[in-house]
Amino acid sequence: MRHRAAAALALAGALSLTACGGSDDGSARLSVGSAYMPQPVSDLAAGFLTITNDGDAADRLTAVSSDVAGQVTVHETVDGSMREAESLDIPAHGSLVLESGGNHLMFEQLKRKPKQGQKVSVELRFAHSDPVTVELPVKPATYRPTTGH
Ligand SMILES: [Cu+2]
Repeated sequence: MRHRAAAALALAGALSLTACGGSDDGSARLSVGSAYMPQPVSDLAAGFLTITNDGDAADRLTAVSSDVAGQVTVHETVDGSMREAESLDIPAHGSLVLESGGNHLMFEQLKRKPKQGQKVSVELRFAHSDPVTVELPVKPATYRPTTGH
């Protein structure tokens, strides 16, 4: 009798966990890493970061804003020249990499010049997921992250 009641309780617990776990509802699960801004040498600044998606659905980076810039756009590099991208895909179980020489954030109309050692707050907005705020540490202008490849 006792055992049966305990088993029923355990089962109920497992069921409610599944119901609100939301791991299989086909949503994106985003996290941001490797973020930095090279100290700007002009009135433009670039920003780099990696958005990892551990979820079952793809998402898209659609807009970016920051209090240090009048405008932040998302740029992609195609055949060595950069152009503004309307959005960038973040594949399910994949990542979107913004790195030197490739995709990047472009800060225009800088309200102040970020200096090495400071941090720049950036809000990332997505097609489906909630906005994410990231702090970009400002690195030397010539900074190159050590990558695995
Ligand atoms: Cu650019």
